[in-house]
Amino acid sequence: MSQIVTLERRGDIEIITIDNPPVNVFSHAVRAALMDAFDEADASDSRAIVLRCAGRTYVAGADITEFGKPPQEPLLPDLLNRIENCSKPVIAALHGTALGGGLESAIASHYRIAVPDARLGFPEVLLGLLPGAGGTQRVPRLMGVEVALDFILAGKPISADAALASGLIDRIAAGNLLEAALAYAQELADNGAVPRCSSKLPIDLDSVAENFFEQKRAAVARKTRGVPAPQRIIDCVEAATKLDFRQGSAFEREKFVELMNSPESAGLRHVFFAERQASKIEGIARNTPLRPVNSVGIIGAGTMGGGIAMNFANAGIAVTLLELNTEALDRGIGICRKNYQRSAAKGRFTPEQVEHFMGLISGTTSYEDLTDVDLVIEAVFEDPQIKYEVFRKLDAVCKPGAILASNTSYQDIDAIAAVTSRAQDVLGMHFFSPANVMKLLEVVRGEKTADDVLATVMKLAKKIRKVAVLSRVGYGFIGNRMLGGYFREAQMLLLEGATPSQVDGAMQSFGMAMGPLAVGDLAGLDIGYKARQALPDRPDHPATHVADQLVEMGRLGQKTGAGYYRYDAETRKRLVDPEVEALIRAEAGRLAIEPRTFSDEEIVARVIYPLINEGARVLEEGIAQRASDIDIVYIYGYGFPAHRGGPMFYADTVGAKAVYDRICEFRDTLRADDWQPAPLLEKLAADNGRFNS
Ligand code: T1G
Repeated sequence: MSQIVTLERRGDIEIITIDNPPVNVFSHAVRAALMDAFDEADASDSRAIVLRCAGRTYVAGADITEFGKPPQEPLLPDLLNRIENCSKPVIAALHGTALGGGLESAIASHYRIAVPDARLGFPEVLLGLLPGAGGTQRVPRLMGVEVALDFILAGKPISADAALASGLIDRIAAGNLLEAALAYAQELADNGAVPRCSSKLPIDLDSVAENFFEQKRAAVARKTRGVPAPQRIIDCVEAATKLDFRQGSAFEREKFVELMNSPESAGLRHVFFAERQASKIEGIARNTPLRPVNSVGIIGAGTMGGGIAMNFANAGIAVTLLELNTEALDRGIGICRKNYQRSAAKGRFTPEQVEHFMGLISGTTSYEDLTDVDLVIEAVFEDPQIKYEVFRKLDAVCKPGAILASNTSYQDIDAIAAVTSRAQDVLGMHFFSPANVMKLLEVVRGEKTADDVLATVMKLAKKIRKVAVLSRVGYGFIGNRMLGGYFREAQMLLLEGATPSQVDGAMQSFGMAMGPLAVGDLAGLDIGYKARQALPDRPDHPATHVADQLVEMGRLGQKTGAGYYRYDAETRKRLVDPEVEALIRAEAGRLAIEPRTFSDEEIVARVIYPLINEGARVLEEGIAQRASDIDIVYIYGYGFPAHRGGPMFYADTVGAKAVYDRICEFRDTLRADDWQPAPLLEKLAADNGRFNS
C-alpha cells in the first residue's frame, strides 16, 4: 500500500486513511491507491470500513492541477461508485473542509460523521465547474431537490450542524474523530446495518414547486452572466429528477467535461492558483520569521483611514486612529460606526459584534500614543511633504522594529523611507476604496524594505482577508499605472462617435463590473482633473477635453448628480444625458474628428488592449513579479471579470500575436504615441509565447 493511502485493521473495522498533504486532494495517485484499498478492504472479513484523512482536512476536492490534461483512470466517479458498491458499510469521517469531490466521496460512502467545526461544500461553481463525481445526482436524493440545488449553486460551505440538520451527515463526533467513527462503525455492524446507497434513494418530486427549474434558471441568469456553470448545474439536478442514476450520471459527466473545457473555467481555475501564487515572494523563504502585529496605528481618519481601521478591527487587532484634532477624529470614528451599522442593517453583523469591533478602534491626536504599536499605516492626503512630515514623527516615536507603511496610491516609497532612520522597516500598503470592502492590497517593496517586513505584511494581508500583490516602486505601482490607457481610450471613443452608454455597455457585456465612464462618475471626475492641473508641463491630450469641460461645468459625477450621465436624485439611477452627448459632438467638431460607429468587439479591444500593453511593461520593468499577479490586481481591485482570468490571461486566450497585431493597427491608424507596442508583447507575438507560461 502506498504511503498516501494506508489500510489498517482495528478489530472488525478496516480503516482507510488518505495522507496527501496539504489538503488531501484526489490526485491520480490517491485515486489509484484508494481503488486498491477498497478492493482489499471489501474482500476481507471485516464488517465495516472507515474512510478518513490524516492532516488538517478531509479531502478538499479533485486535484485541480489535473484539469485540462488527459484524464487518468480511475476517474473519480468510478472510484466513488466503487466505494458505494462495497458489500459492507463505509463510514466517512470528516474534519476540516470536505469540499467538492471530497464531499462527493463522503456522500458515496454509506454513513457520515463529522467533527463539530467541519465545513462541507461544493465550491465547483466558483471554478466554473459542477460536482462531476455524482454530486448532482446523489445530493438531491439525500437533501431534497430544492435544498440541494441551492447548496450546489451557492458554492459556499455549510457547518456540520447545518449538514446534520439537512441530512447530509448522520452524526457529529464528540471528542476524537477516529475513535468516534470506529465506535459508530462498530455500532452499525453490531446492528446489522447494510450499505445505504444515496444513489438508490428515491427523488422526492412532490416537494419540487411547479416550474421550479425555469424560475431558478431565470433567477440565476441575472446574476451569473457570462459563466455557463450555474445553468449546467440546474440542468444536471433537473436530470436527476427525470433520469435514473446511471443515465443522470452520464448526463452529469457530459456537462462536467463541457465545463472543464470551457474558457470560463480555465480563467477561474487560473485565478484560483494565481491568488495563492501572489502571496509568494520570489527569493523570500516561506518560513521567514515574522514580526508580531498585535496592534496597529493609522495616521489619518478620513474615508481611507477609517476603512483601513475596520479591516484590522474585523480581524480582532486593536487599532489607534490618529488625527490632527478631536473633531476630525470623532468624524473618522463616526465613519467606522456608520459603516458597521450599515453592514449590521444588512444582517452581516450583530449589534454586539459592532460594539466589539468599535471597542477595538480607539483615537488619539498624539503621536506619543503610537510608541508601542507594531505597525503604523499612514493614510493622509496625497501630498509628499505631508507624508514626509508624518514619517519623520513616526521615526521619532515608534519602537524599534515597528513596521511603517504608507497607503499612498502612487508616491515613491523610497523617498518616504529616506526621511526615516529605518528604511528597512518602511513599505507601501495600498488599499483600494472602499478599504473595508475591496479585497486587493498592493504591497509596495522599497529598495531597502527588509524581507521579514514583506513576509509579515503578506501574511497579515490574509489575516485581514485581503488578497496581497507585491509591487516594486513605480508611478501608480501596478493597477493605477495600467489604468491610464484604459480610460484614455474610453474617452477617445466618445470623441470618435461612440456614446458613454455604448462604451460602458460594451465593457459590461465583456464582464467588467462597471463601465469606465460610469467608474469615472463614481470616483469623481475632479480627481483626474486636479491631478492633471497639478502636473507642471502636462501635454495636452484630446481624451481629457470632455472630462475637463464637465468638471468646469460642475459636473463631477455621482457626487454632484451629473457627470457623463445624469443621476436620479431619488434612485441614483444612471440616465443618458443629451446635453453631454451634444458637448462631446461639439468637442469632436472642434478637433475635426469625424464620428463613426463601433462594434462592441472594437470597443473592448480599444479599452482592454492598453491594459495588456502596459501590463507587459510592468512585467518588463520588474514592477510585478509575474503576469498572474497583474491578473489578480485587476480582478480584485478593478472589477475585471474573473472568468476571463485577468488582463494577461485574457491576452493569452486571444493570443499574443493577435493582440500585438491589433495594437500595431491602432498605432498606425490612431495616435502612434499612445499605441507603441511593449517589447515583451512583441517578443511573445514573435515566439508564439504566453504571459502566463
Ligand atoms: N487541487 C489542487 N491543489 C489545491 C486544491 C485543489 N482542489 N486545493 C488547494 N490546493 C493547494 C493550493 O493551491 C495550495 O498550494 C495548497 O493546496 C494550500 O491551499 C470532481 C470537479 C481547502 C479551503 O475548489 O478552497 O472537486 O500554494 O493555500 O487557505 O466534483 O485550498 O501551497 O502550493 O488554499 O488553508 C473543488 C479548493 C475542486 C477547494 C484550504 N475543491 N481549495 O485553504 O490553503 S473541483 C475546491 C480551497 C472538484 C469534483 C470537482 C482551499 C482550502 P500551494 P490554500 P487554505
